[in-house]
Amino acid sequence: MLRGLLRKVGDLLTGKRAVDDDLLDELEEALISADVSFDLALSLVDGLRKAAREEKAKTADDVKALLQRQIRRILQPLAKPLVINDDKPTVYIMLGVNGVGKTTTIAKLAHRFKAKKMKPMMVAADTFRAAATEQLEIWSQRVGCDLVKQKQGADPGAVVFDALDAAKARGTDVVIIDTAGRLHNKKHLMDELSKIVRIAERQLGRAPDEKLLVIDATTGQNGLAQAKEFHEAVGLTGLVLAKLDGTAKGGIVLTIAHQLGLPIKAVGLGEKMDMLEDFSADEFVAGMFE
Ligand SMILES: Nc1nc2c(ncn2[C@@H]2O[C@H](COP(=O)(O)OP(=O)(O)OP(=O)(O)O)[C@@H](O)[C@H]2O)c(=O)[nH]1
Ligand SMILES: [Mg+2]
Repeated sequence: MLRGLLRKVGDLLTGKRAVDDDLLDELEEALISADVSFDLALSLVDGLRKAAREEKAKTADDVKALLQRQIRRILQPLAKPLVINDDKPTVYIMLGVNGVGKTTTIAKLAHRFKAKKMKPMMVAADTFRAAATEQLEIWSQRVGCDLVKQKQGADPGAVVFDALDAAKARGTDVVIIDTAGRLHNKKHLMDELSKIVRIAERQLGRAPDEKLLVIDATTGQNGLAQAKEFHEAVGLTGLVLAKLDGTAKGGIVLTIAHQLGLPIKAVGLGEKMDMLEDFSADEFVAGMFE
Protein backbone atom coordinates (compact mmCIF):
# COMPACT_ATOMS: atom_id res chain seq x y z
CA MET A 1 0.00 0.00 0.00
CA LEU A 2 2.85 2.37 0.74
CA ARG A 3 4.62 2.40 -2.59
CA GLY A 4 7.33 4.44 -4.20
CA LEU A 5 7.80 7.03 -1.47
CA LEU A 6 11.49 7.30 -2.31
CA ARG A 7 11.28 6.12 -5.89
CA LYS A 8 13.92 8.47 -7.26
CA VAL A 9 16.39 7.26 -4.70
CA GLY A 10 15.63 3.68 -5.70
CA ASP A 11 16.14 4.53 -9.38
CA LEU A 12 19.76 5.40 -8.66
CA LEU A 13 20.40 2.17 -6.87
CA THR A 14 20.12 -0.31 -9.67
CA GLY A 15 22.08 -3.49 -10.02
CA LYS A 16 25.81 -3.50 -9.75
CA ARG A 17 26.56 0.20 -10.07
CA ALA A 18 29.74 0.84 -8.09
CA VAL A 19 29.58 2.85 -4.90
CA ASP A 20 31.63 5.99 -5.46
CA ASP A 21 31.42 9.66 -4.59
CA ASP A 22 29.27 10.36 -7.64
CA LEU A 23 26.68 7.86 -6.57
CA LEU A 24 26.66 9.11 -3.00
CA ASP A 25 26.31 12.74 -4.14
CA GLU A 26 23.43 11.83 -6.42
CA LEU A 27 21.82 9.92 -3.58
CA GLU A 28 22.03 12.89 -1.28
CA GLU A 29 20.37 15.08 -3.90
CA ALA A 30 17.64 12.55 -4.56
CA LEU A 31 16.91 12.26 -0.85
CA ILE A 32 16.62 16.02 -0.48
CA SER A 33 14.41 16.33 -3.54
CA ALA A 34 12.10 13.75 -1.93
CA ASP A 35 11.75 16.07 1.10
CA VAL A 36 14.27 14.38 3.36
CA SER A 37 15.76 17.28 5.32
CA PHE A 38 19.25 18.41 4.46
CA ASP A 39 20.62 17.30 7.84
CA LEU A 40 19.11 13.87 7.68
CA ALA A 41 20.14 13.30 4.05
CA LEU A 42 23.68 14.23 5.02
CA SER A 43 23.72 11.89 7.97
CA LEU A 44 22.24 8.99 5.98
CA VAL A 45 24.80 9.42 3.21
CA ASP A 46 27.63 9.76 5.74
CA GLY A 47 26.64 6.38 7.13
CA LEU A 48 26.73 4.92 3.64
CA ARG A 49 30.10 6.51 2.88
CA LYS A 50 31.54 4.94 5.99
CA ALA A 51 30.10 1.56 5.05
CA ALA A 52 31.60 1.92 1.58
CA ARG A 53 34.99 2.71 3.07
CA GLU A 54 34.81 -0.30 5.33
CA GLU A 55 33.85 -2.31 2.25
CA LYS A 56 30.50 -3.28 3.68
CA ALA A 57 28.82 -1.61 0.74
CA LYS A 58 30.37 -2.30 -2.65
CA THR A 59 27.44 -2.23 -5.00
CA ALA A 60 24.21 -0.31 -5.37
CA ASP A 61 22.39 -3.36 -4.02
CA ASP A 62 24.44 -3.22 -0.82
CA VAL A 63 23.67 0.48 -0.44
CA LYS A 64 20.01 -0.23 -0.94
CA ALA A 65 19.99 -2.77 1.86
CA LEU A 66 21.89 -0.47 4.20
CA LEU A 67 19.67 2.49 3.48
CA GLN A 68 16.62 0.35 4.12
CA ARG A 69 18.06 -0.67 7.47
CA GLN A 70 18.88 2.95 8.44
CA ILE A 71 15.42 4.16 7.53
CA ARG A 72 13.68 1.31 9.30
CA ARG A 73 15.65 2.18 12.43
CA ILE A 74 14.40 5.78 12.32
CA LEU A 75 10.78 4.93 11.66
CA GLN A 76 10.19 1.82 13.71
CA PRO A 77 10.03 3.47 17.15
CA LEU A 78 7.44 5.94 15.84
CA ALA A 79 4.91 3.51 14.39
CA LYS A 80 2.39 3.51 17.21
CA PRO A 81 -1.28 2.53 17.27
CA LEU A 82 -4.09 4.92 18.12
CA VAL A 83 -5.00 4.90 21.80
CA ILE A 84 -8.31 3.46 22.98
CA ASN A 85 -9.11 4.33 26.56
CA ASP A 86 -10.88 1.77 28.76
CA ASP A 87 -12.61 4.70 30.36
CA LYS A 88 -15.28 5.64 27.78
CA PRO A 89 -15.42 7.81 25.76
CA THR A 90 -12.06 7.83 24.07
CA VAL A 91 -11.58 11.34 22.66
CA TYR A 92 -9.60 12.40 19.60
CA ILE A 93 -9.10 16.00 18.50
CA MET A 94 -8.13 16.47 14.87
CA LEU A 95 -5.93 19.43 14.05
CA GLY A 96 -4.22 20.92 11.06
CA VAL A 97 -3.93 23.71 8.55
CA ASN A 98 -6.56 24.21 5.83
CA GLY A 99 -7.35 21.41 3.45
CA VAL A 100 -4.90 18.81 4.72
CA GLY A 101 -7.53 16.09 5.13
CA LYS A 102 -8.84 16.44 8.70
CA THR A 103 -12.51 15.87 7.93
CA THR A 104 -11.83 12.98 5.57
CA THR A 105 -9.60 11.37 8.18
CA ILE A 106 -12.43 11.63 10.71
CA ALA A 107 -14.71 9.76 8.34
CA LYS A 108 -12.04 7.10 7.90
CA LEU A 109 -11.53 6.73 11.63
CA ALA A 110 -15.25 6.54 12.35
CA HIS A 111 -15.63 3.95 9.60
CA ARG A 112 -12.86 1.90 11.14
CA PHE A 113 -14.46 1.98 14.59
CA LYS A 114 -17.84 1.03 13.16
CA ALA A 115 -16.24 -1.97 11.50
CA LYS A 116 -14.94 -2.97 14.92
CA LYS A 117 -18.49 -2.82 16.27
CA MET A 118 -17.71 0.28 18.29
CA LYS A 119 -19.85 3.39 18.56
CA PRO A 120 -18.12 6.49 17.19
CA MET A 121 -19.40 10.06 17.30
CA MET A 122 -18.34 12.93 15.06
CA VAL A 123 -18.24 16.45 16.48
CA ALA A 124 -18.50 19.47 14.21
CA ALA A 125 -16.30 21.91 16.10
CA ASP A 126 -15.34 23.52 12.80
CA THR A 127 -18.05 26.13 13.12
CA PHE A 128 -16.25 28.58 10.86
CA ARG A 129 -17.99 27.61 7.65
CA ALA A 130 -21.49 26.16 7.33
CA ALA A 131 -20.12 23.91 4.60
CA ALA A 132 -17.75 22.28 7.06
CA THR A 133 -20.61 21.00 9.20
CA GLU A 134 -22.51 19.88 6.11
CA GLN A 135 -19.49 17.95 4.89
CA LEU A 136 -19.14 16.18 8.22
CA GLU A 137 -22.88 15.48 8.28
CA ILE A 138 -22.70 13.76 4.91
CA TRP A 139 -19.83 11.63 6.15
CA SER A 140 -21.68 10.74 9.34
CA GLN A 141 -24.61 9.51 7.26
CA ARG A 142 -22.35 7.48 5.00
CA VAL A 143 -20.55 5.95 7.94
CA GLY A 144 -23.73 5.61 9.96
CA CYS A 145 -22.68 7.28 13.18
CA ASP A 146 -23.74 10.05 15.55
CA LEU A 147 -22.95 13.68 14.83
CA VAL A 148 -23.07 16.59 17.25
CA LYS A 149 -23.29 20.04 15.69
CA GLN A 150 -24.47 23.57 16.36
CA LYS A 151 -25.15 26.66 14.30
CA GLN A 152 -22.45 28.19 12.15
CA GLY A 153 -20.41 30.61 14.21
CA ALA A 154 -21.10 28.80 17.50
CA ASP A 155 -18.23 28.64 19.97
CA PRO A 156 -16.27 25.47 19.15
CA GLY A 157 -15.62 24.96 22.88
CA ALA A 158 -19.36 24.90 23.55
CA VAL A 159 -19.87 22.31 20.80
CA VAL A 160 -17.21 20.10 22.37
CA PHE A 161 -18.72 20.55 25.82
CA ASP A 162 -22.18 19.47 24.63
CA ALA A 163 -20.77 16.61 22.59
CA LEU A 164 -18.93 15.11 25.54
CA ASP A 165 -22.09 15.33 27.63
CA ALA A 166 -24.02 13.57 24.91
CA ALA A 167 -21.30 10.95 24.45
CA LYS A 168 -21.41 10.03 28.14
CA ALA A 169 -25.20 9.82 28.07
CA ARG A 170 -25.26 7.70 24.90
CA GLY A 171 -22.44 5.33 25.76
CA THR A 172 -20.31 6.47 22.81
CA ASP A 173 -17.00 4.63 22.50
CA VAL A 174 -14.96 7.16 20.53
CA VAL A 175 -15.58 10.89 20.09
CA ILE A 176 -13.77 12.41 17.11
CA ILE A 177 -13.65 16.19 17.04
CA ASP A 178 -13.28 18.15 13.80
CA THR A 179 -11.67 21.58 14.08
CA ALA A 180 -11.41 24.38 11.57
CA GLY A 181 -8.28 24.45 9.47
CA ARG A 182 -6.00 27.19 10.68
CA LEU A 183 -2.64 28.59 9.89
CA HIS A 184 -0.13 27.51 12.47
CA ASN A 185 1.27 31.05 12.73
CA LYS A 186 -2.04 32.74 13.64
CA LYS A 187 -1.74 33.11 17.40
CA HIS A 188 -5.39 33.75 18.30
CA LEU A 189 -6.50 30.71 16.32
CA MET A 190 -3.92 28.55 18.03
CA ASP A 191 -5.13 29.89 21.40
CA GLU A 192 -8.64 28.83 20.46
CA LEU A 193 -7.36 25.29 20.05
CA SER A 194 -5.77 25.28 23.50
CA LYS A 195 -9.16 26.34 24.82
CA ILE A 196 -10.95 23.45 23.09
CA VAL A 197 -8.40 21.07 24.56
CA ARG A 198 -8.85 22.53 28.06
CA ILE A 199 -12.63 22.20 27.88
CA ALA A 200 -12.35 18.57 26.82
CA GLU A 201 -9.82 17.98 29.58
CA ARG A 202 -12.01 19.46 32.28
CA GLN A 203 -14.98 17.41 31.24
CA LEU A 204 -13.08 14.15 30.83
CA GLY A 205 -10.96 14.50 33.93
CA ARG A 206 -7.93 13.64 31.79
CA ALA A 207 -6.25 14.89 28.66
CA PRO A 208 -7.97 13.98 25.38
CA ASP A 209 -6.61 10.60 24.35
CA GLU A 210 -5.26 11.79 21.02
CA LYS A 211 -4.42 15.25 19.75
CA LEU A 212 -3.65 14.38 16.16
CA LEU A 213 -2.09 16.68 13.65
CA VAL A 214 -3.08 15.83 10.11
CA ILE A 215 -0.37 16.66 7.61
CA ASP A 216 -0.76 16.70 3.85
CA ALA A 217 2.18 14.61 2.72
CA THR A 218 2.34 16.43 -0.61
CA THR A 219 3.12 19.81 0.94
CA GLY A 220 6.69 18.94 1.76
CA GLN A 221 8.90 20.61 4.29
CA ASN A 222 6.22 23.05 5.42
CA GLY A 223 4.69 20.11 7.27
CA LEU A 224 7.60 20.29 9.65
CA ALA A 225 6.89 23.91 10.59
CA GLN A 226 3.22 23.07 11.07
CA ALA A 227 4.04 20.18 13.36
CA LYS A 228 6.35 22.33 15.48
CA GLU A 229 3.77 25.08 16.02
CA PHE A 230 0.84 22.81 16.72
CA HIS A 231 2.95 20.73 19.06
CA GLU A 232 3.92 23.82 20.98
CA ALA A 233 0.30 25.01 21.21
CA VAL A 234 -1.43 21.82 22.33
CA GLY A 235 1.14 19.07 22.87
CA LEU A 236 0.43 16.63 20.04
CA THR A 237 0.13 12.92 20.73
CA GLY A 238 0.76 11.95 17.14
CA LEU A 239 0.51 12.56 13.44
CA VAL A 240 -1.68 11.36 10.63
CA LEU A 241 -0.04 11.63 7.23
CA ALA A 242 -2.78 12.13 4.66
CA LYS A 243 -2.44 11.92 0.87
CA LEU A 244 0.52 9.58 0.88
CA ASP A 245 -1.06 8.01 -2.20
CA GLY A 246 -0.34 11.12 -4.21
CA THR A 247 3.36 11.57 -3.68
CA ALA A 248 6.79 10.17 -4.42
CA LYS A 249 8.17 12.59 -1.84
CA GLY A 250 7.72 10.44 1.21
CA GLY A 251 10.89 11.86 2.68
CA ILE A 252 8.72 14.23 4.68
CA VAL A 253 7.75 11.24 6.84
CA LEU A 254 11.41 10.72 7.68
CA THR A 255 12.10 14.39 8.21
CA ILE A 256 9.28 14.83 10.68
CA ALA A 257 10.05 11.58 12.45
CA HIS A 258 13.70 12.49 12.76
CA GLN A 259 13.22 16.11 13.83
CA LEU A 260 10.26 15.80 16.16
CA GLY A 261 10.09 12.19 17.23
CA LEU A 262 6.29 12.30 17.17
CA PRO A 263 4.49 8.99 16.67
CA ILE A 264 2.88 8.39 13.30
CA LYS A 265 -0.52 6.96 14.10
CA ALA A 266 -2.06 6.44 10.68
CA VAL A 267 -1.62 7.21 7.01
CA GLY A 268 -4.21 8.29 4.45
CA LEU A 269 -3.97 6.55 1.10
CA GLY A 270 -6.95 7.93 -0.81
CA GLU A 271 -10.20 9.85 -0.59
CA LYS A 272 -12.50 6.97 0.36
CA MET A 273 -13.38 6.07 3.91
CA ASP A 274 -11.67 2.69 3.84
CA MET A 275 -8.35 4.24 2.77
CA LEU A 276 -6.70 4.70 6.13
CA GLU A 277 -3.95 2.37 7.36
CA ASP A 278 -1.83 2.02 10.45
CA PHE A 279 1.65 3.26 9.74
CA SER A 280 4.18 0.48 9.39
CA ALA A 281 7.91 1.10 9.14
CA ASP A 282 8.38 -2.27 7.46
CA GLU A 283 5.85 -1.46 4.76
CA PHE A 284 7.30 1.99 4.19
CA VAL A 285 10.73 0.49 3.72
CA ALA A 286 9.58 -2.51 1.69
CA GLY A 287 7.89 -0.39 -0.98
CA MET A 288 9.78 2.88 -0.89
CA PHE A 289 12.15 2.29 -3.83
CA GLU A 290 9.57 0.75 -6.17
N1 LIG B 1 -5.66 11.42 -2.47
C1 LIG B 1 -6.06 11.71 -1.23
N2 LIG B 1 -6.87 12.75 -1.00
C2 LIG B 1 -7.26 13.00 0.25
C3 LIG B 1 -6.80 12.21 1.35
N3 LIG B 1 -7.33 12.73 2.48
C4 LIG B 1 -8.10 13.79 2.09
N4 LIG B 1 -8.05 13.97 0.75
C5 LIG B 1 -8.71 15.03 -0.06
O1 LIG B 1 -8.21 16.30 0.35
C6 LIG B 1 -9.22 17.30 0.25
C7 LIG B 1 -9.37 18.03 1.57
O2 LIG B 1 -9.84 17.11 2.54
P1 LIG B 1 -10.64 17.56 3.85
O3 LIG B 1 -10.84 16.33 4.65
O4 LIG B 1 -11.84 18.35 3.50
O5 LIG B 1 -9.57 18.51 4.52
P2 LIG B 1 -9.73 19.41 5.83
O6 LIG B 1 -8.41 19.40 6.49
O7 LIG B 1 -10.90 18.97 6.61
O8 LIG B 1 -10.00 20.83 5.17
P3 LIG B 1 -10.56 22.17 5.91
O9 LIG B 1 -11.67 21.76 6.81
O10 LIG B 1 -11.01 23.03 4.78
O11 LIG B 1 -9.39 22.77 6.63
C8 LIG B 1 -10.48 16.55 -0.18
O12 LIG B 1 -10.61 16.69 -1.58
C9 LIG B 1 -10.18 15.10 0.18
O13 LIG B 1 -10.88 14.18 -0.62
C10 LIG B 1 -5.91 11.11 1.08
O14 LIG B 1 -5.43 10.37 1.96
N5 LIG B 1 -5.57 10.91 -0.22
MG1 LIG C 1 -12.52 20.05 7.32
